Amino acid sequence: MTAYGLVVSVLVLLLLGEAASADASGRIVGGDDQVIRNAPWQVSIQISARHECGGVIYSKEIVITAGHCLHGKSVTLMKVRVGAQNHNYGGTLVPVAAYKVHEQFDSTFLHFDIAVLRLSTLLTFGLSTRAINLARVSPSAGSTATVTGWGNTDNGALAETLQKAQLQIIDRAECASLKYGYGADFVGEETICAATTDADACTGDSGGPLVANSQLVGIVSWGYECANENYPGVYADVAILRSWIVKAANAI
Ligand code: 4AZ
Repeated sequence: MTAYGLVVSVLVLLLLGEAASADASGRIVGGDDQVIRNAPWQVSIQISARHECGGVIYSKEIVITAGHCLHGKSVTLMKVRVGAQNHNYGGTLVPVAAYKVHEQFDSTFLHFDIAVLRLSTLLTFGLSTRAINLARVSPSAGSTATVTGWGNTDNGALAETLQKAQLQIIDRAECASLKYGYGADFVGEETICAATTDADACTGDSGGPLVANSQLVGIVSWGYECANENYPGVYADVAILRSWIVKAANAI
């Protein structure tokens, strides 16, 4: 090998090493592309014309998202992109008429991190746009669920195309136990956790769906870092919050 060849090889190795280490802090960390037709309830919540959070279609006029995505923000700046493969183009962009964040939402600990919003026009459902049913029972520990979103990828930027990752459910008590880094104060009574090796939700996935057996079981809420094995992703538990969602959807 020439000296030049050696320099190029070392550079390539360094770049590969960089990519491999970046992978550990990853994207809908370690996800795969997801076509919107396979997650037609997924929406992008836009604030000031930028993707802010994920969201989930509940009905032709109501979208569910995380409380921290909307809390304290002006409804006039909000739009929802539905039926789109990409967060920044395609599908239909619909203005928001009103929203409601859970009365017990706690912005310090992100407890009761749930909100509903009402669209200014009714959606037309189709192959890429439809509602999902809310789970009535919390998913059991060890069961599988899928999270989707346009949140940060390995390179720290939003995903261009929708991503998905398959996770295992960790029940609340175990998630709050010494097995992980959070402790009971941080893991709220109305949450459930989910994780797997090398895949996780990340910044920008909040508000989006965690789905099992074609039902909405969780809303992406928060986590310390992304795909850190000591810190599972924390989700609002939809079965626990179901009655609030149904009531709030009727009230706004
Ligand atoms: C966020 O900031 C966020 N690893 C969402 C989920 C996770 C971390 C951060 C879970 O939106």
